[in-house]
Amino acid sequence: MTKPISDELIAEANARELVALEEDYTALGRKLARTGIDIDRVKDRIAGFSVAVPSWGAGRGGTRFAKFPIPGEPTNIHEKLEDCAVINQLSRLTPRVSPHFPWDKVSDYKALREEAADLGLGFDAVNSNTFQDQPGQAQTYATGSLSSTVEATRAQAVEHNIECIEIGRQLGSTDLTVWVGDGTNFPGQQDFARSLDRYLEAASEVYSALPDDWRMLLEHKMFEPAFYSTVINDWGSSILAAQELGPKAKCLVDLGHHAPNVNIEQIVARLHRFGKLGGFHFNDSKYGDDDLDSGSINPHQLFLVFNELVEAELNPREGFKPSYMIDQSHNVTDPIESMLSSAEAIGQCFAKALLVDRDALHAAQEANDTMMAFQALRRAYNVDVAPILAKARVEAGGAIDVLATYRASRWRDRKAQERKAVGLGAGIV
Ligand code: PSV
Ligand code: MN
Repeated sequence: MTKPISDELIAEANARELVALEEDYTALGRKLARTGIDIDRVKDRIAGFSVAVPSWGAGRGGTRFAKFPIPGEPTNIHEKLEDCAVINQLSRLTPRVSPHFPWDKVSDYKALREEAADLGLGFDAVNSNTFQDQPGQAQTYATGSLSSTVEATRAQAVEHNIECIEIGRQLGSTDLTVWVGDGTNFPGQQDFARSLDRYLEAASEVYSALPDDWRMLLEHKMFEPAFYSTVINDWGSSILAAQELGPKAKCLVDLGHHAPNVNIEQIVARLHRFGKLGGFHFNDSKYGDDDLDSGSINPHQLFLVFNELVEAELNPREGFKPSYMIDQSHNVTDPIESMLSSAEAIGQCFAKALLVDRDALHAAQEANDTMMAFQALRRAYNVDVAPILAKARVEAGGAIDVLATYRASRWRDRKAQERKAVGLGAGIV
């Protein structure tokens, strides 16, 4: 196996932190034991937890105004995999990459799978792209894709999604994530009912091509690129479409794709109630689909989402197997650092949700004791779980201080010597 960062460097960095970590872990273990929690069991759950990273998040993102590339950023899927391997090697939380096509297109997917495996990585959900035109493409997506009024365009979008399934089979994926940019910019531009009908008909053709063990994850988004309406705009449209398509269709919740202040954790609970919670694109937002780093703006919301997920685990509905993925745009940071920090934030929220005294919470809920129900959540949220994550990491060969170790490796500087520069106009690709 190829390890991008040397084990010696990680061991050296860890040696400086180990005594402090043991002290912190022991102290936290004693504190948790007083409330009947075995810290090692929480640590074991963290060791078994993972979140996929997006191949497109490995490069510097941009806005529609500008993109500011950094020296040494990856320019193709091979270099992206290398960077994703760094994230996983240090964090031990991100063993899978979610690819996007045609951005990550290669001629030999068997070889790509082997290349990833050699770096300790597998592939998660395959993402189709019918929101951009590609050079040489027969039909434009300017009129939409799966919902386009143009039959040939819908057929092209269906064909692309089926091609993604085929690529995914070769890569070892079992999920197809479908997000369409379809929508309108003006009232009256399209008929709401007819565009949804067209979407459903085309999506059902994609659905029919799913292998038995595959799922189709429908990702809703309220606006952008369409600024008046989108075809799959919210979780309501998403669940209705998933119900109409069939049991293999589930809903994917991208945290940034909702109206401001929407209660996302309640959406998560609702989707789970109907067996339709398929997965997540984690990120954070302040104003819209900002694609900011997970937990950087509203970590409490992320905790409340995980609180619902832990509840869901205790009351599993048919097919509860949510895929956890990051979907962020790193416009002003080194993407590796952002994803290290984000994976940590996501893992921390899961750990905190595991600490919630469920008996106390449920008893308070039944007794209508509002304050004690809230305190059950508050107590868990207030615990600094960092030593649990660090201990799980170090036991799995990762770094105690992921960012310091990454910087010590001088990975980006070294890659700046080897990799070609990124063009200015490349957007998030
Ligand atoms: C759209 O905003 C989205 O969240 C979808 O998941 C896309 O696949 C991804 O971002 C990249 O454009
Ligand atoms: Mn997304």
